[in-house]
Amino acid sequence: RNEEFKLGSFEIMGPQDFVHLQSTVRVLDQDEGVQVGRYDTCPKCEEDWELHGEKCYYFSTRESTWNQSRDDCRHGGGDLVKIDSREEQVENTLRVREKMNDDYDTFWIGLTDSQEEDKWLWVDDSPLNTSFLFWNDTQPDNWPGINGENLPEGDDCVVMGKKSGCWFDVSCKIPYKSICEKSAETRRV
Ligand SMILES: [Ca+2]
Ligand SMILES: [Ca+2]
Repeated sequence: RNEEFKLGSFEIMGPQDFVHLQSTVRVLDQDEGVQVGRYDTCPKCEEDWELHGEKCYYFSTRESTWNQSRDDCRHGGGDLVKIDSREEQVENTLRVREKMNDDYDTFWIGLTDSQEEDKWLWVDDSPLNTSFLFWNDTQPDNWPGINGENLPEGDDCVVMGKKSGCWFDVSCKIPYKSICEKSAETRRV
């Protein structure tokens, strides 16, 4: 850019200046090439976050409510996980299994119908894609607890886990572990 500015100060463009101009253009081309190269990096994650594809995942073993877990994810620059594909479901199931204390352990994901019953939305407000669903075969059941006395608002938040990795709607207020997700870093190295 400095080279371009210098060119503007020439009052006479003789043959020598033309040679100089050509070499200046070449220098600028090389600069552009270097800049493109700086962005050509592999995606990576912060410490404790696990890379998969172009996303980073954090599997929190601290148990808290759906809202509190979501706040914690956002505090770390992400949000509760949104599962976009069968492949992402499988990958998360495998990783969750490694972190389960027992076969019934479960983790919050970013899916809820707390705004309107049975209208399932991800944390980015996108609707649940019904072409791939990973509900456990008895779910979602919006279970209100025994005689509706325990959990009058029903099940409005979703965990994945137990051995199958399938989804269960449960009360948002029960403390569970959670999965956070954010885009991988591709900043310059
Ligand atoms: Ca519900
Ligand atoms: Ca349920």
